[in-house]
Amino acid sequence: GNNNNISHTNNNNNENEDYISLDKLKRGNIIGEGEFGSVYKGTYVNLKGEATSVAIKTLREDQVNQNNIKTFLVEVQVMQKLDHECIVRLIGICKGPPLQMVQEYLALGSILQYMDANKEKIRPNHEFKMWAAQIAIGMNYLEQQRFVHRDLAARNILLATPEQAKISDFGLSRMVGMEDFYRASTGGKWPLKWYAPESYNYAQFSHKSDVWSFGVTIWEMFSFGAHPWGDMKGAEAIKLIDSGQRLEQPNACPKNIYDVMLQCWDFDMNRRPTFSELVKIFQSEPEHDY
Ligand code: ACK
Repeated sequence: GNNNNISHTNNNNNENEDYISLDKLKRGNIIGEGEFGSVYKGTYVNLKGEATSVAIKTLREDQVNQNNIKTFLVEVQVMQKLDHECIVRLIGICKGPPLQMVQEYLALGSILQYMDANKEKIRPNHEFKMWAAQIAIGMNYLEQQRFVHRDLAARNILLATPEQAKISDFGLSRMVGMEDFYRASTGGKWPLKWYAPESYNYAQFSHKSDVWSFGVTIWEMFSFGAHPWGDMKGAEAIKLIDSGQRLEQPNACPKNIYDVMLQCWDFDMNRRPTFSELVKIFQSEPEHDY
């Protein structure tokens, strides 16, 4: 039960409380490619003998190295500590080989995919505001657990139903220290266009820098999945941001929601809203205001 070390050997084929045994897991079709691995749809037979749909994340063979395994295990260890309806749930890990992370299956995939397939059906003030509220609720919970996400983006928001969005992808997540921030030691491969100035300038990550990324995420939503800063390089985009430029108001975005985005993108992190304020903003604004 209390063991995070997944490298110890376990020759017992039966299910134990730490690992999912290979025979309880069936891998189906591939549903997506991440940077280091693939995601499959699959079936997991739980302890009661019931078959449930799951998403199985693996490391691609050509990507199995110490660094990627570390990222993979960090994601597992963060997700093991989280328990919230607005956050994708980890079911367990299977040592394989190959090493597999088993998560609850969110049938509709990411909001990017959903928006692409349902352009005509979506009412921005309904779906987008509801998803924004759910993301803020999940992020507020994450803040209470003292984690920074560091990769909040539309690609990492998944839908269980059109009315239930959840936050996923905790590979970059870290616990914050006493000072409420995490200082990264190396750059790594960062999603610069989603990052706050203090993050790309000083490698400093906090709940406030997650709030900045939240602003970019809702911008992507109200832009129906457009790419922030188009195909500009991240290094170019951050120069514009440093000089005071911000992403433009999307056509489908009401003025008062764009104002919230601009507040999330305040250079001074202390002037950005908190996630608990964002929850209130997106839960309380009546639709007919727009
Ligand atoms: O947009 P998508 O279908 O949603 O494509 C990506 C792909 O895998 C690579 O990340 C999908 N994905 C990731 N985790 C899950 C999950 N728990 N349930 C369903 N789809 C998932 C994601």
